[in-house]
Amino acid sequence: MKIGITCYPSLGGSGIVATELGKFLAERGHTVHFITSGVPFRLGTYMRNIYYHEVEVNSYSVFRYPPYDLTLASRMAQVARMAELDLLHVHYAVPHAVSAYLAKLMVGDHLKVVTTLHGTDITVLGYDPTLIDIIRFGIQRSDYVTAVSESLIQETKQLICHDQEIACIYNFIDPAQYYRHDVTALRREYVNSEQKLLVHLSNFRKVKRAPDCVRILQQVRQQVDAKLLFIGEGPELPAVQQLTFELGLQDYVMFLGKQEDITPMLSMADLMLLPSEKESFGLSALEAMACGVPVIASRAGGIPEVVIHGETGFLAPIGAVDQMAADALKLLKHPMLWAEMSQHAVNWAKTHFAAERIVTQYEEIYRKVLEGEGRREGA
Ligand code: GMT
Repeated sequence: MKIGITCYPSLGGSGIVATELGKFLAERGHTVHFITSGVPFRLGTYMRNIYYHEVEVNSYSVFRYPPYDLTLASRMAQVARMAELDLLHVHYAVPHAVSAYLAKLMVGDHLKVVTTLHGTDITVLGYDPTLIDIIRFGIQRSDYVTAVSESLIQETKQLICHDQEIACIYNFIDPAQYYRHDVTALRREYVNSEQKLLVHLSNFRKVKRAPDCVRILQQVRQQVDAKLLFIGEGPELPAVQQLTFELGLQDYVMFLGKQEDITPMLSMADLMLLPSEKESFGLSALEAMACGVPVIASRAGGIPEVVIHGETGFLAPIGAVDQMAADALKLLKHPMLWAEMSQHAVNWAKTHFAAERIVTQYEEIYRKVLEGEGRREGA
């Protein structure tokens, strides 16, 4: 198949999923054309069957805002014609689903559109009255819609389109890359042999509640010598750094910034913290579990579909810092329990979320859509 993929190329789970999916599809012999505003994070070096088309948005003095949506639609149509694409698979509803539909109108009905909903495109933007109608339109005009958890499907139906059929296709990891690496020497650079290491990985948006991680560390440290490693970048990072200083924890908190390969960092960690207030899936939790790291998380959105309470980690209500700290201590103080959960986490991640399985699910959807079995609202 000839597949166009559009996503936000910078740091973020939807971009990572889209990029990794494209790479796996290319490996399976499909031709993949990334149509994005920048080279997708994690695309890496040259790969057979992968092409990249930049969406370069020009701004003219008559425009108050650069017309990304229209330029994207135009570029999608150009690439679709030139490369004879079968379908466009767009990640994140706004504006990608609408741009793809416009491209389809320009190119012809044979060009199919698959839209994957990732999270805040529904759980945040879907509550914005200036956007809800266009989100609904983009979803309804797609030939097939997928979402990354059952929880996100429910919220999309409740909020935006009750009758829309949406298939649940979870995020995935490549078990050949995501496993617990031997990083004994590296770990020694961050913590001594007595200390424990907690990790948080995100794009530091408000919904991630990253400051809760610092508060959890503060409580954990009252009983166990531990440090916290933050990976990633985003708007809330300065607030997290400020809180770290206010609580006098600067010697115990490390900020690593954006990292291309996170598996060595995850492999060093004892626990992953994910206290989000909204989280449609929680790719970072899955990545951690695949590396044998149990997860302490909030019971938000799709997280309970990913982290199994009492088996691969512990879940607590959103903002329940005390409980999260207590759960963290349970694991840090009991090595047998930790080892059991770490092993469960690896098995769970490998059996349910391995790329092999999930990429096949996407391929099946592409085939259905091209055979004319696409789903529409109320179909
Ligand atoms: O934060 C977002 O909503 C954007 C998105 C992204 O691009 O990072 O993240 C979402 O998509 C990921 C991949 O499907 C999910 O694993 C994340 O849980 C989800 N984030 C939220 O729902 C907050």
